[in-house]
Amino acid sequence: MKQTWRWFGPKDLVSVPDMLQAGVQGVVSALHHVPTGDIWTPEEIAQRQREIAKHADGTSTGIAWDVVESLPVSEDIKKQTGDYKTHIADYKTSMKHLADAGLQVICYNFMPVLDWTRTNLAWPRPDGATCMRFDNVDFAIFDLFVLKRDGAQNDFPAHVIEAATERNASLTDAQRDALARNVICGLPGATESFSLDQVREHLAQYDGISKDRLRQNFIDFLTEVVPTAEDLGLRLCCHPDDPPFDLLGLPRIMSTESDYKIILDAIDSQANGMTYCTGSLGARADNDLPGIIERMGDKIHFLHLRNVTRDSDELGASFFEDRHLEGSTDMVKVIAAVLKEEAKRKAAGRADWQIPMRPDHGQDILFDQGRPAQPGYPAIGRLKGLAELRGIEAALAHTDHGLFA
Ligand code: DNO
Repeated sequence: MKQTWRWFGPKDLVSVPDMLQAGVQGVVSALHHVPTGDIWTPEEIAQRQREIAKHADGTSTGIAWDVVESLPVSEDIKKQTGDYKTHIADYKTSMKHLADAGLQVICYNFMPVLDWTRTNLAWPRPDGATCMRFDNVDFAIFDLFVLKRDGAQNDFPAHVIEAATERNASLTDAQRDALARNVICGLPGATESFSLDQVREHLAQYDGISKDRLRQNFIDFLTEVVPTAEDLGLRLCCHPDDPPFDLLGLPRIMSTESDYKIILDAIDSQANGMTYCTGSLGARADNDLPGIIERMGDKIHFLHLRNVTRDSDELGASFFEDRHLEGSTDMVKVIAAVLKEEAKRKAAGRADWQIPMRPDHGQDILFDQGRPAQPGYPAIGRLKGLAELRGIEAALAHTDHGLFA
């Protein structure tokens, strides 16, 4: 695995010198300031590359921008509305500019409206750490009593509605506002100014778009961009829905292994791949994490390694972001499966045998707690996660327990 680290650009309070001390080998970044749909220019791309490759004094950092996360897909492309054909043409232009600059791996997602969704961004753990949590009762409070979405009553099991009704009665307005802010935080490009009415407007635009229709729109998009990616030597890799179940009545189509199978089979190409995220996929009990690598490993172009602990195996259950080696996913088995896949690729002479991995998210520990960062992306929590994951890889590389047989 190539040990990478997500960097949000110069506004990221965790700096490039910081990540060097974490021992990273490469960087994951995006032009977050460019509005979705606009072309990424060669100048902007080159500037980000410089910001990563050079210290302020001009000396080399020894690391480079390896993975794009994300080149976002516009809502118009997902819905096939408005200028979506122009957006697809512009997407291809951005891909060309990235390939010209030497980038090869592009992560994106195909989730309508939402990106990631949590109800608590600093949930206290018994040891004093804080982490992100999705609490399905809190989420039901947001949906039923804050957003007041039509049809929300039909989208939760009775026991969740009952618990939400009871808990809602004890919340203050300020607590409900804080909950709404946490949920809205995961809307791409959202700021505190993203109003509930705007959320409702976005949701309404998906009325009448079924899962089948969204899937077809996705396949139409891939039919356009995958041949371009092949020509440019790029590997596209779709990130799973986070969390991997339906929310707010929106269609979600990248939550399970069978969802991926449909999309990877529809356009069978190395350029049409997967971002394998243990945290997202691991939030549902019916996803077999190591098995997905065994069956789809050749199309995995990027790894997000983190762990969640689910409150139960029920679909849609609450979960929190646990320490990297604790939680619902057996990280040792996952890394063993990755190393096996890499060995297979090496034997087949694949130039892309080494898969970029980043420690995904981290709990806020020690000095993270006084130091603002992007939610889920603290310096020390991620450094610890990376150190643990790297330790497993190093240990497995020295064992002869039949793992690579
Ligand atoms: C959250 C991330 C996601 C991810 C996008 C990929 O922490 O994993 O925001 O970058 O969904 O397109």
